[in-house]
Amino acid sequence: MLKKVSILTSMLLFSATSALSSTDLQKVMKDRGLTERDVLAAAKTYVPTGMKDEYYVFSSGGQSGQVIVYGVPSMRILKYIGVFTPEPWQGYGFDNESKKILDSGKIRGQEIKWGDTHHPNFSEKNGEFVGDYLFINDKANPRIAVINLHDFETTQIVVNPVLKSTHGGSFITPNTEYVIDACQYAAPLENDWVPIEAYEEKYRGGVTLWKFDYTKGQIDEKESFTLELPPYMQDLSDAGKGPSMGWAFTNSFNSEMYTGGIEKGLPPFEAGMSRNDTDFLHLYNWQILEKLAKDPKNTKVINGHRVVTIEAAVKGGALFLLPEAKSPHGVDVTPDGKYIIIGGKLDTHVTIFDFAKIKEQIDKKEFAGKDSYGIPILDFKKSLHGQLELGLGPLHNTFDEKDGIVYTSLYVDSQVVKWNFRDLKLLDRVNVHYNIGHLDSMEGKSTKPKGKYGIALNKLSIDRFLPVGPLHPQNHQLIDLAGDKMELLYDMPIGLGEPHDVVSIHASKIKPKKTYDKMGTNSRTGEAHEGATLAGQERVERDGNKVKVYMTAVRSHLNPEHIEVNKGDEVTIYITNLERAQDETHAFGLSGLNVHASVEPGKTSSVTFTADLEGVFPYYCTEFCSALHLEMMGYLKVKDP
Ligand code: CUK
Ligand code: CUA
Repeated sequence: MLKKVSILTSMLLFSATSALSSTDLQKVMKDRGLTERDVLAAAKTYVPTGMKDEYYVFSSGGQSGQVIVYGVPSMRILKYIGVFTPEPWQGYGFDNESKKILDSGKIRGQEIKWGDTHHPNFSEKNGEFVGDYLFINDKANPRIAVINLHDFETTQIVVNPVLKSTHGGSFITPNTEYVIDACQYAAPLENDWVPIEAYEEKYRGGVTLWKFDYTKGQIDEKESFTLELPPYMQDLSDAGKGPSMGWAFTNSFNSEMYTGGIEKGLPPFEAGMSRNDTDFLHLYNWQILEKLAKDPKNTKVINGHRVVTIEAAVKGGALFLLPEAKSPHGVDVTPDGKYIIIGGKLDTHVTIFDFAKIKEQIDKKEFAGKDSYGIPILDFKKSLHGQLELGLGPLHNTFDEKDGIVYTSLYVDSQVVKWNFRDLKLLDRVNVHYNIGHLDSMEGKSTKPKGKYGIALNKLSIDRFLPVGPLHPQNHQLIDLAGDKMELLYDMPIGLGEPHDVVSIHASKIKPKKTYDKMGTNSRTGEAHEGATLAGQERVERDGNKVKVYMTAVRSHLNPEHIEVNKGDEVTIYITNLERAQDETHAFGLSGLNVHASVEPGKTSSVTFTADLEGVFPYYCTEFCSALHLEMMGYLKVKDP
């Protein structure tokens, strides 16, 4: 052992010119009980001060409804982005501009105070990741959010008008034409109550195709539509590319159309939903559907939203089913767009379909049958490239730069398996801790995956971290994928909700702004803010009982420093940060009134409140911005006239 250590340490210190000696390293290793492997893992992940990470990772924040950003290989957390729920640290949900975003996420007029973010995805061109936008879905309250990656702020939330819960989103078509969101739990598309006995007739699933306007950076709700699907409980989805361009694929897990009833002594959902040996992969062509949706003959309008009927989709040759091993989970199209890999929770195999074989049946109209809704069913065997036994609970797949290489997560076995999807050869496996769900390699879901590092998103951590009560943090594990053998490098707890899925992108592809280009920008719209205030324009305007304060912030004062209003006035304060220097954010907090806004250089934020309480309310800058930051303050005086 000692001999091995000395070989490693001399290697590590070969070019070192400092006073460090191999004895120092050996002492640390001995004191901390580190092995040579630990030291090597540390050397592979440690990013010294001043150096930056090679990749950005965007992680779902699970039940927090947020997105978490960290760097790889260091696994250092860079940011929490407020998405579906208020995030006070950046004034998200407190200033008027972000309140407007959160308000657009109201469901049938109700404010929703939580989210269950699942699948983040980047904007794409030719199936390659472009660091302009990030999309993420909320499974609980079926919504999609758009995050602008030039300032890492949420700029849009759209609510699904017909589906009552969604899971298979957000999946992006290769040129960001559409953001796809697939249903999870079937329900009536209308908002009415319908008895469960009418499940087959009235309950429906579907996939919503949200049209994305790339220049505006916005989902165009009017141009978006939903494809109606049977109540098979749709699940994860992926978009085709290359030869399968135009197609998209969505799993399902209730071909039984079982409706539960444990309280009546019926078998529970879990038993009733796994009776059949197979479920259905849905195959649909969004390029054809887009045309069909334009003709009112093919659609019904529900809650003001176009729904392409099953009948019209079948007639138009845009919808097919393919049996898949029961209770599947992930579906992933290979980077070349030729194969579709499906993981089955209850199967030890992954199933690999060959798109060319699928296409041949569609072109020749050779079907194995039809389901009860009239959707043509393709032949399982004729569509198959092969099946490979990987272990218990294969869930998700991610790809590598090396041709044919795929990594699959095994939930039950708590392992990552490396294999080749072309020749169906098993190559390597590594243990993870524990019960892995999603798995990502660098840019692993794009047409140009880099591999290099893998991130295992483990549902349980059990004994890996200092315990923090009965609820343990989940574990993001970093895996070295560069060599033939996978090596576990690092464990990171996040402790902010279940990190369902991550996406990664090379750091060079993200180009965040240093300051907002135009002084007085509304960051949520990118446009000039109506309350933009330049130096010398600070003022208070009154119109009846409406008071508008045009304030500026610059080191180290807020201007004005005294605001006098009457009890009952509606007060709006516009704060413009006049700084041009990098990282000189100011923020505005008003004591006791639930008012907070973060104002980055060049931004204008606004807050509105009714001054119902008489008194003196200090306000101050909440970012420690200079030596005289504490002095960056003022008073709001509310008088009873
Ligand atoms: S799901 Cu969580 S492990 Cu919501 Cu993507 Cu597969
Ligand atoms: Cu500005 Cu503290």
